[in-house]
Amino acid sequence: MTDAASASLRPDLALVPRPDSVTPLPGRFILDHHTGLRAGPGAEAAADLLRELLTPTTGLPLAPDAGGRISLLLTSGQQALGAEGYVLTVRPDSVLLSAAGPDGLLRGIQTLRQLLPPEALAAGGARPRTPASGWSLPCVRITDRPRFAWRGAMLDVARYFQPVSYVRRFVDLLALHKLNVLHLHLTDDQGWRMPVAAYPRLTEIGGRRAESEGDGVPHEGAYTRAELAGLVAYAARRGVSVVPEIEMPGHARAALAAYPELGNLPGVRLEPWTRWGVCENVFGVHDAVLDFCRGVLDEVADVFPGPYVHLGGDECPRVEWERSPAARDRITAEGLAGPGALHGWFLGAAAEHLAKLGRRPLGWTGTGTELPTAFTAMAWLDTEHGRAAALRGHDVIMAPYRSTYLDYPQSADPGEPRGQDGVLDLRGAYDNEPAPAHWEPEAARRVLGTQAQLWTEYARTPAELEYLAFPRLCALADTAWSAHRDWPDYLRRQGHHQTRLDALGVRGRSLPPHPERNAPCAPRPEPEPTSAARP
Ligand code: TNX
Repeated sequence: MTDAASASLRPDLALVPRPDSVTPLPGRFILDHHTGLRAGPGAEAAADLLRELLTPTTGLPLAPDAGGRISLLLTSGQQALGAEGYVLTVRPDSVLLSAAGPDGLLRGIQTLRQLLPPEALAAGGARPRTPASGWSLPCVRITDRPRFAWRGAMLDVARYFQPVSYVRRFVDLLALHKLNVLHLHLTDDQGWRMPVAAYPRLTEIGGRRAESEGDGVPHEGAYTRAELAGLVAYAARRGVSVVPEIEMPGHARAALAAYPELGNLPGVRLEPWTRWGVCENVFGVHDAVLDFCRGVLDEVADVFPGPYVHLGGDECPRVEWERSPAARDRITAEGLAGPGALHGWFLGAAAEHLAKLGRRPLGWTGTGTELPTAFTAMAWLDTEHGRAAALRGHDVIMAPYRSTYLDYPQSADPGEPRGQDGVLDLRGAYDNEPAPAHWEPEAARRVLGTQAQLWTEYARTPAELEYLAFPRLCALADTAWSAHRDWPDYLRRQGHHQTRLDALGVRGRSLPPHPERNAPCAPRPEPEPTSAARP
């Protein structure tokens, strides 16, 4: 048994995600009113965040000038552990966290939080009471680094809008699990949530729908620019980057409701869609539509500073293009093979603009053939389709629906809330393998990482979202961070980790005593073939 596996038998060393190496040391470190928190040059931001997280929950000031028995240091000595690696050594008289870069310190402080008693995680509620004996940490040496650089979660705020206060809490929960990407699905047929100054009707009209699947209840919501900018900064402090998604050329009905001239049906007025599924109304391919997309992307790039912008690209029926004279003209002018090639042409043109803005395009891919190769591909169909995309030269983020779509129920138990047809149980989420060992090295090298998808057709409220997310998001975080696969070991750690989630008020599905294996989700149809016009 490795050190980390034997350590996971001890509740206080059972961490999620699993660190690379955990060596228990004798004794405990006590955090009390005399404990100081010191930061070396460049480590101040991580130390400030650690203090901000711990002071309200432990009642301890952790002052920088108290002498300091907790030290955070940036050292070139840890360069071999990469940008997010760190070494954490807890001894009876000192805690030392060192890393080569600020992100390593941000991962390390989450490990430190998990080593404390679960009550030390919980903010709010009753006033913190420092136990008379202080807060105690087990002595240990942890050397850690992630397997994958992209460890994400997508939150669909288009189907059901979530207030920014909840999105911030969601970021906190991502950071606790060392997930580093929040992918915000901001637009879809049923709602447009990102304000665009040049096109105010996007949120005024596209941000509200009359009802959902006949429930008679209107739904609306949109962020302000200041809220989004604040969210980006909040996430960045925690080492989480926010990737915005603006869907095109399909999943665009909310935008078409706001600006009908961007569609394919002159004179037809549409409302934001009130049903779930794949909508036939898509963007037109005339010049005004590209101007619109460029204008929107300019503002997106102003608000979201990260390198990636997600352009959607999934599920784009071509029936409207087949009937549209403007589409015929575009096919002729660009020398395209037919309406199926307009999809790749459209995304290629939008990506060209992103490149001018210094950003990189991301897109959904089913079969691995739909996207121009400049795109990083988010592979949602099967793992093997992700491999095909990698072999075509895409960087790939693995998002196969059978193991990463958290909108499936977590068990076949009839008491589970309604979701997509099928089941994704905890084991299924844990079995997600982003780069299987039998893959060609050139395919495996292309895999940047993996992410969970929280589509919200069946989750309206934060409580419903959180139930779907937990504990499966923890399993995904474990597989994204650690290369070590050991289901019983994970389950044991997760069992202890549940006490932390409880302390934080996360009401996920409780761990069944003998987690069952359910039949996996039913296969989804492959999308219609489209071709990427500009390889
Ligand atoms: C497919 S696969 C979608 C979403 C739905 C989801 C429901 C893909 C990128 N798009 O529009 O919300 O299934 O599971």
